[in-house]
Amino acid sequence: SKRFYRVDSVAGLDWLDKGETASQENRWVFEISHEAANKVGGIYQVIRSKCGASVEELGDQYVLLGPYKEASARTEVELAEFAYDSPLTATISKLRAKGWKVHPGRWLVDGNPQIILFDIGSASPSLNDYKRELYENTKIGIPQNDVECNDAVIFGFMTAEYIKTFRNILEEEEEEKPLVVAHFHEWLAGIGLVQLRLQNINVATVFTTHATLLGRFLCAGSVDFYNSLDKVNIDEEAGKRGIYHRYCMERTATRLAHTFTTVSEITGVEAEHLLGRKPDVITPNGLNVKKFAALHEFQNLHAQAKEKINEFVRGHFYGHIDFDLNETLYFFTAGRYEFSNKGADLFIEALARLNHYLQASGSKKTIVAFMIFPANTNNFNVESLKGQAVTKALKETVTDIQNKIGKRMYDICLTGRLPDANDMLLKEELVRLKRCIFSSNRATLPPITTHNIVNDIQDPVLNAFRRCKLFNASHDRVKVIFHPEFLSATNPLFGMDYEEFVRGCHLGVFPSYYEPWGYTPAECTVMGIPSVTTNLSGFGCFMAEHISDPMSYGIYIVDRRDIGLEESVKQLAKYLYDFTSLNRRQRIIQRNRTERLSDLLDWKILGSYYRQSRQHALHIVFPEIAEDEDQRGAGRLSYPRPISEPPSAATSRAASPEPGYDSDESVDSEAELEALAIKD
Ligand code: G6P
Ligand code: 1S3
Repeated sequence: SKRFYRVDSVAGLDWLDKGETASQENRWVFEISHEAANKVGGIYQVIRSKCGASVEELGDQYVLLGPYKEASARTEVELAEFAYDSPLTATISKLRAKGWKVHPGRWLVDGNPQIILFDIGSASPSLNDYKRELYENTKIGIPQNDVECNDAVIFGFMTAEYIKTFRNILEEEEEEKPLVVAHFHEWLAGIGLVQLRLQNINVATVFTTHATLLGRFLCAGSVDFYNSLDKVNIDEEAGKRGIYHRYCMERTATRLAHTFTTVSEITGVEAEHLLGRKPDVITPNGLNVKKFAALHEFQNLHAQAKEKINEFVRGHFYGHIDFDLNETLYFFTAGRYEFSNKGADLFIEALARLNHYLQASGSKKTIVAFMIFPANTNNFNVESLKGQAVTKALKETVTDIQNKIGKRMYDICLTGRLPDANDMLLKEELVRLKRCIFSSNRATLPPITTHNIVNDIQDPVLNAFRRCKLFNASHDRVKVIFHPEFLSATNPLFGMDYEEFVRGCHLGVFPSYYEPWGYTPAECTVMGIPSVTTNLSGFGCFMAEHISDPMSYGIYIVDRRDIGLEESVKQLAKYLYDFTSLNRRQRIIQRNRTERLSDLLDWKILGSYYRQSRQHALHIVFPEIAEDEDQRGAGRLSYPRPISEPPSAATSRAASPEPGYDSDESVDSEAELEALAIKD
């Protein structure tokens, strides 16, 4: 019996057979990607976060294949030979005999999976032979100067050779027929799949595309992509952009795979038109969801991280802190710097409208909106660094004076007298304080960017701020900060890594136009931070499918498919404005609900789609293996409309007996709010 094909329960984890089963069945799974232990973009996150679930399911029958990049290998992988009697080791020896450098080890991430890294340079003397062979078999000609493609060819030949040799060794050594699945990610790894298929190796192959090459290019242009998919002249468009050979590599891997998958339905439709194949399975991206021992811990973490952002804001806006941090909300967007694909254009337009709405309605709220996109810079700008230095000096002075006052007070009390409040602050201390305050005066407005941007006059974010007149003026209720570098704990301004920063924010805003999946809002969700997504993003569509009222769970889905750009901007601005109308109590309730969606995004559930895709491929290669009817991914996980507190500011206020309920200065004490964070 092929037990490993069964999904016994939708929400349960019964499908996670243990690694022993795979080994009993002589079943091996290879996952091949350029981003295995090599941080480039979203695929790295997919592979890395899935390791725990993959190893739990397959044990040491699960192996990752990636390129050897010295810097990341040194920090991410514990390089060490595998057991001497493992077929993985025997295979490595055979490849090394060809002069190739192959590095086995374990990736230092959850699950600690086996990984084999291939030194592309060590096989480069054969590049021309590989390219000739590829051309003879597929007619794909790769230009000499396309280094990335040359590397992809070498990597493809190396990985295919590894899997082929491994399979042959298994067949010779083991009684049970080897069931090998090779799962390739994205076109850069696709040549390995093509090679296995061209040589007719008895291995089940899966190919996943995380975004199509042409889709990304066309969306970034002015094409009305989703409404003209069926009219795209693919060859011509790929040719015009000089990516025809890359596109051919992508298409060939797609067509030759036993199972083809995309990360979302919407990318499935795109692939059908641009790559000529409908996906057999949709493999949505999950996360390695970690539950805290105390369920409300994420609420505490929000409050702590927010305080760190407050500290940064005090420095950044020094001399202009004329707004109440207790009434301030932090919005942010982040990602690869693809201005319109990631929806930064829409976000900034909507912020300008929000600024107007808040001014017109006399709202007490202030919004600080952060844009985090890496761009070319000449380091931090002086104004930003000075701001942090000024507030740091003030803080140190205040702490010093505070200690001295404390000591004086103590000495007076020891004599049995009560201190006189007027005598507490000495004149010289007052002067010190005045000096600090004077040095925090400035003639300029707080900067709209934290760095000196190399191409300042052409930078799309800065230009959008300029066009919308978002300059951090005193009357602006919406303040903006462009941080053109990813965050890290060693950052001198924030001193926070990305995860901590996200926890401290109130809302992630990701109104993408081209987003096959979109990890950023998914990451917000598992941290209990509400987010904005769109119906053109894989994540947004997935959430809409599984939750009956996404908005009440803190998932705002902007329509970018069926309405025009202006309508989308208005809709986003309205969502943002509605969010600013929630009071603290409502935000806490909403965060609790958002966090409840984590299960939906857990690889322990979504990993079943990977199983399904492997099963599909195995069934084609080994037809005697029955396709189990029960095996249909995670099925439909339905989140009903929440029954507790009403989601909108308006309805909740009406239900509240307390006057002044809509202000953050509400009657709720911090203790009551904490109780709410724990209970709801
Ligand atoms: C968490 C904490 C509360 C705190 C709140 C602030 O929920 O548990 O103690 O009051 O965060 O929320 P806010 O949305 O105003 O940042
Ligand atoms: C792609 O990375 P991106 O940000 O270039 O792959 C990711 C992982 O599947 C996906 O989340 C994202 O939407 C794609 O665009």
